Amino acid sequence: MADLSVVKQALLGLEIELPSWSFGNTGTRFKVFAQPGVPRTVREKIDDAAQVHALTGSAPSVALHIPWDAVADYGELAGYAREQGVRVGTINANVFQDDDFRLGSVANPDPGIRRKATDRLLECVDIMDATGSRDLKLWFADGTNYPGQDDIAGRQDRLAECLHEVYQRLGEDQRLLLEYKLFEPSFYTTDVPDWGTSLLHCLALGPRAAVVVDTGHHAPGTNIEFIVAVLLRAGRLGGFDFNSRFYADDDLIVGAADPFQLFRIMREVVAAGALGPAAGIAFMLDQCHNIEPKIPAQLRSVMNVQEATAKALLVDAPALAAAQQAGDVLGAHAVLMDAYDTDVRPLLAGLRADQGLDPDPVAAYHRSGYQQKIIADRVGGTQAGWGS
Ligand code: RM4
Ligand code: MN
Repeated sequence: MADLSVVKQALLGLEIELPSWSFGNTGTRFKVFAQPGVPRTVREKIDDAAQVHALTGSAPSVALHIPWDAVADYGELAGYAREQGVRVGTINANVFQDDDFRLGSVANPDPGIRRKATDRLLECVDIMDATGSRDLKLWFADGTNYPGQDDIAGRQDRLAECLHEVYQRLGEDQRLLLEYKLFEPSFYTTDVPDWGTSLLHCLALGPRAAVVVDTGHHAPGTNIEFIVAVLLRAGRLGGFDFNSRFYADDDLIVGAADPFQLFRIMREVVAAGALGPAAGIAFMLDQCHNIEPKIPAQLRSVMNVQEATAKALLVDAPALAAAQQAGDVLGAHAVLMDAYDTDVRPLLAGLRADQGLDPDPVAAYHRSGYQQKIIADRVGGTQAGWGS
């Protein structure tokens, strides 16, 4: 049996970052369904994120997406976040929604467009300086649709050159996190399609560059926990973008499609001793709530990560190691499954009560009247969504 007080301490230290864009209207290429009460401004997104933190005690930071969350004064915005009890976290750079980027951003064949894309990324570092953010998270839509369209290796050279310039601009305490995704919107080649390509760029850049594993960005059946274990061993796992997928980049609630996979991933993090903030792994959500209410969906997501982590912490590590060493295949498997099959909801409810929180954050939210208040207050203006 794992020591329960150690498990509780570790859970208290778990910090999950919320994405500002999860509070805005999102959808598919077929339809974006607007929801009442959705934020019109970055401040209102921060207000909603602060609710999630107030109810869970586990989501103290909110990631911004630039230019969706562009404001005139980022220092002031960071101050506003602090007043609401949260902080501005990772800065996500968006170089995929401009007409100029039709053939790519940092790997575009046109040097002028590459300059524009690189300048956008450098601006994001300026924003990080103003907000006190540690991480710049980069995901590129760059790639090609047709064989012969562009030079595959040449695009890697252009990408490397841009990343180098951005990396040089980082402060000593700042990091560059490079995300990968196997396809979409490019369908023939994607310039950063997998963890190997991301890792090669990070290794070339230096120690403050690390890979982001977005759990929705792999081919079906990919063993994500293996990738996590390998990156942790290399000291190059920068963090996660959590969400779940049934088919492609579905961006559904983390732990909804495959809670066992989430447990297996968190188990590798725990086994590597990388759960606490000191290890520098950013546990971020990257989700879209197209049809469900957004704040309860974020609450559920935080709770799903907490539950998977609690189960991962409950694994009896000495018993597992002994069974592995003895070659006891089924015994080792049983140790893992015993932890996974534990109902950790009472443990987490108790932990919340110890912190003075409601044991049931979703019920507390519904009782709070916050949803009714934002529906009544947020009338007029333009609701936030992709592109704003
Ligand atoms: C991308 C990627 C990025 C996210 C955007 C919205 O697919 O996952 O992390 O910022 O979507
Ligand atoms: Mn992502």
